[in-house]
Amino acid sequence: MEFRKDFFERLKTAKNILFFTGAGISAESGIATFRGKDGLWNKLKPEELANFNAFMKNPDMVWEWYQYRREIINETKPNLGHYTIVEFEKYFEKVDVVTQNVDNLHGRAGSSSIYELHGNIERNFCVDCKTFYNKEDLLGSEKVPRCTKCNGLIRPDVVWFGEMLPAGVFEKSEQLAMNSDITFVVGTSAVVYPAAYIPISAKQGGAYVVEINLDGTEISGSVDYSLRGKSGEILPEILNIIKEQKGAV
Ligand code: BJW
Ligand code: ZN
Repeated sequence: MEFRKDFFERLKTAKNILFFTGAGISAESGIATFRGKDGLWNKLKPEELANFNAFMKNPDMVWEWYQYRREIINETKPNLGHYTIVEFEKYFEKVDVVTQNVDNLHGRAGSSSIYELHGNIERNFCVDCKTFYNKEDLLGSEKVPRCTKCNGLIRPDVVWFGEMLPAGVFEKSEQLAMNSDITFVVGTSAVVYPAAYIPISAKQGGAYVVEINLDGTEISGSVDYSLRGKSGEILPEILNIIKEQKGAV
């Protein structure tokens, strides 16, 4: 793939790189995205699963859905997209990952600076006393487990609609976006807020914003460069250019 000259020049001088990622980066690991033709929410209604009232109304069903997704995540591995982002750390002063994903695949790939905007499916906590439980404590629980301290319901530590993002994480992510030289927006439809403000903040802060996505999205018209294709293919191509620029090949 031939990259545009202005992008090529920006890569040469960039120091701070931010990756803002969504479900699309994990699609090549076999994890379904939310929206689109094969998306999870084509078959299931988000309002019945991804909000606190739905959980309180039918905790076993919501719990079972998360256990099912955990099994898929447990059995899969990070893909070339995740691993390439880790490799960027060799060539730039600062590389941060701000992700909307809850699958922990950036962590398993080895990225050293990760901000999780929507939580992490591997953790759980009691809705009443807030005690944390990790996935190993609860493996095999088909029905919603109860807290050993207060008998409260245990829920996944993910951010549902109508809930606040983890304290400070969004603010820090916005700062990183503003201070980045290049922000890569990878595999997200950019329709869920406040996360979708990240590319906007990056642009406001003067970053060069590159979108990598199979399709056009809400933000394609306002980024500097929109690359269409699979993240597991495009990111390695960009890394090759960087290696050439830095004399590493
Ligand atoms: C590839 C690829 C490949 C595929 N390579 N690309 C009206 C206006 C504005 C905001 C609101 C509003 N009404 C309500 C709100 C607020 C609401 C919101 O944004 N709603 C909009 C949907 C309208 N937001 C919230 O409620 C947030 N909280 C909040 O605002 O708090 C303040 C508040 C408090 C109290 C009251 C009111 C407000 C919280 C949002 C939480 C989102 N949670 C979820 C579920 C997490 C848990 C779980 O996993 O089950 O997070 S929703 C879901 O969407 C998940 C994702 O992180 C998030 C984003 O999805 P993502 O990653 O973009 O995935 P997709 O599927 O949409 O896109 C995949 C993309 O990849 C596609 O573009 C493909 O083309 C591409 N792709 N394969 C490259 N190989
Ligand atoms: Zn408890």
